[in-house]
Formats: sequence, C-alpha cells, structure tokens
Amino acid sequence: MKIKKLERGICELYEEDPEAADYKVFGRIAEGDRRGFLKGAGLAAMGAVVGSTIPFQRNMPGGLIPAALAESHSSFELMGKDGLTVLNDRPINAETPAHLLDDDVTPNNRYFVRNNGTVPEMAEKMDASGWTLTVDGLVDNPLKLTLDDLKTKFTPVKFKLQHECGGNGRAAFNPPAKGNQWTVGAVGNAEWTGVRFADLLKAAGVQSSVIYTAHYGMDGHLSGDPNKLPISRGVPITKAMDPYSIIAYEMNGGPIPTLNGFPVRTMIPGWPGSCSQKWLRRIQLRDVVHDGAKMTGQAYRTPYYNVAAGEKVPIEAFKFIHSMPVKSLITSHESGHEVQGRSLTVGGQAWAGDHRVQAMHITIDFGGTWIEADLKDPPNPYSWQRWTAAITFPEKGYYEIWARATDSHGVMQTFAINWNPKGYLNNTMHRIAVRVAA
Ligand SMILES: Nc1nc2c(c(=O)[nH]1)N[C@H]1C(S)=C(S)[C@@H](COP(=O)(O)O)O[C@H]1N2
Ligand SMILES: [Mo]
Repeated sequence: MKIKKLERGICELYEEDPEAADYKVFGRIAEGDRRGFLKGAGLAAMGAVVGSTIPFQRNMPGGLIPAALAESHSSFELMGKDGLTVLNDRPINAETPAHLLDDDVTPNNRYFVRNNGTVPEMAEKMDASGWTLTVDGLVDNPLKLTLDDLKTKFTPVKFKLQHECGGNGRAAFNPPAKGNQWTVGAVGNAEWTGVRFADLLKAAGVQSSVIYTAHYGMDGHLSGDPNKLPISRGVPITKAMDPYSIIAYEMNGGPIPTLNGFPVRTMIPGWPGSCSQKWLRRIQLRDVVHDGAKMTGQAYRTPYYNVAAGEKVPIEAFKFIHSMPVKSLITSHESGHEVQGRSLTVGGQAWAGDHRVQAMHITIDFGGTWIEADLKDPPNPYSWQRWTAAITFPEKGYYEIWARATDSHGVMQTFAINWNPKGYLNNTMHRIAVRVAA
C-alpha cells in the first residue's frame, strides 16, 4: 500500500496534499521507504524532468527532490522542451501554453508530451542501432526493417500534420474527469518525414481479412512489469491506408526527439493523439478490432448520445473516437495582454480533425457580433490553418476575445462543453482577456 503511494508522480502527490507530500519526500520516514520513491523508472523520469542526466545521481539521498523540481512543481524544465507546463512527471505529461503555439510549424521544443509509461532507453540515448520495425500478423510477407531500410526502400513523404490528445481541454470538465488536466495545449503541428503507412502495408502484403492495425511501442509500464504495456492502440485499416497516415522517422527535419517517439512513430493525423504510437517497434495486422492497452473499456471513447454533466453511462453506449472535432486557438497574444491604442491584430491556428476549417470568426462582445477572420488554406491536408483578424475596440476597458472555427461540414465550436465521463473532445471556444489601456 505504502509503496504504491510512493510510486506516484511528484506533481500528483503535491497536488493532493502538499504537507503530506513534503513529509513523504523530504524524510522523517524510514530510510528504505524513501529510496523506494526514486527507484527504477522514477530515476529515469527525474533525469528527463531536470533537463539532463544527473552525473552524481548515485550520491543523491533517497527521497531527495532535485532543487530544479522542488522550487516549482508545475513549470520545471523538460529535456529538450522550453516553456511547457508540466502536468505530471510520472508518466511525463506537459502541455504548451497557447501563446507559444503561434508558429505555423510547431518547433520541437514547444511540442507537447503525453506519456503513458516510461521513456525507453533507446530514446533517451538517441541511438537507433539495433532498432527494427516488425510488420506481422495477417500479411503475406512479414517485414523486419531497420531505420536505413525505412529511409531507402520506400518513397519518403513530408507533411505538416495537426495532432491533438483526445483529452485536451479536460481541465474544464465539471464534474471533473480523471486523468491529465490538460487546458488547451495538448496539440501541435510539426512537419513529419517518413513513409506512407499504405506503402508499408503494400510491401507486407496485407490479407483481405484485415480490418485493424495494432501498434506496439518500446516504452515500459509504470509498474515495471515487463509483461504489461502502457498503451497499444490501432486504427481501422481504412485510416491506416489514408495517404497522410505515415510511419515517421523525422520531426521538423531532424531525428524525432526523445520524448516524442525516437526513432520512429506512427502519425495518424486528425484522430486522437493516442493513435500515433511513439517509439514504434511492431505493427500487427488483425482481423478483429485491436484489443491492446487503452483500446478497451471507456478509453478514448465517448457515449454515442448526448449526456448531462455527471450522468452515468452504460459501457455499451461508448464508441471509439475517430476524427477529432473542429477547434482553434488564439496564439498571437497571451491572455492578459494590454492593448496600446484601439486596434489589435490577433491570430492563431485552427484545425478540424479529418476535415478542413472553412471559416473562422472572433467576437469581442461575448458573442453579440462576430468578425470574420482571414483564414489561410492548409499547406497540405491535415495541417492546421493560420487565421488573423483585425479588431477595433470602441472604448477602453476589459474585453475578452473569443475565437470560433467552423469546419467544412458547417460544424462550429461551442460555448458549452459536451460533457462525457472521460473528459474527451472539449472543443469549446478559446478565449483570452485583454485590457485596452486608454
Ligand atoms: N508508445 C507510446 N505512444 C504514444 C503514447 C505513449 O504513452 N506511448 N501516448 C499517446 C498519446 S495519448 C498521445 S496524445 C500522443 C502524444 O504525442 P507526443 O508526446 O509526441 O505529443 O502519443 C501517443 N503515442
Ligand atoms: Mo492522448
């Protein structure tokens, strides 16, 4: 019981009961127990959260929280990341504040991290020697490919792909939903290089009975049990065959960063982030819906009918999330911005799962009137789209800017959350506060 408690993440411990957490973490408890806290995977995660390896790690007293972490439990630095808000350290989960998502292509250091387990050693070392990708299951020619095979035996493709965690926006749920309390920043739009999933499947000779893919990564289960996987998801074969579903080996022109899936991951754009398996090692083709970790029960599923906030939903009523809904962010200014003069040009990004964003509007009077924003075409399907809008404020004072995207089917972002038990798919309008000084 005690061990279990000690194995939870630092942020989680502190959030629940800071005094008890301090007590647990800084001592006044049995020596053996304190060591337990930082054992195994905890140590690796610790290196990742303080920003590098810890040369004198062996000298660290059991239970000691590095100063880098103790000083700020929510915004300490992550390896290779800059300015992200860390929601949890075990597993590592970090989101990007909206105003740091202003780039049309999200740089590596601003790209969110959503881990379910522990970071594989190969990714920590950024050394892919010995790595292979197995493609097996219901195929005529099972494949075992090295990184070099992937790069040389298939035609490379390069796309900007929008990618959002299914739980992005969960923090606004009331009653709350368990899980990472993402606000708005579990989303990014990087440029990925890789091979088409379809090309790989063609080479493997997928049999006609196949209906689903199954993806396996190299990350470990938090319990340390080697027989358990933290997550293993898949997609219907039709989605895998989409020309923009890829097996990626580069992000923004270089190796995929440690925390984002080095050396190779699937990128299934427009669908919940969890379909894009990091640290990929195996793809299995199946004639049943994949039943790996986080594919069963309520995981990545929502009720097929609207439910009231807090309503109990029978398990039969849950269906998989496929395309993510239409959404947008104001990224040009941080909430709280002070406007000099009476005019301001704001901008941001908009996306719509499998669809395109067709229109973008903003309001400064809580929805009384709407200003149509200028909206760019995506550079390729599944990329997010840049929007900008010029605002003239009538007088000084406090305003909120709200942004609303409409997709190619006419579906718009909403004011109110479409509540569901697991806290998925919150696509309510993003808003920022601004003050017009004079
Ligand atoms: N192997 C592995 N792949 C994974 C995960 C994971 O924990 N392990 N998390 C998934 C989830 S839930 C999301 S939202 C995305 C996050 O990708 P990122 O960390 O590169 O932003 O990766 C997905 N792929
Ligand atoms: Mo996710």
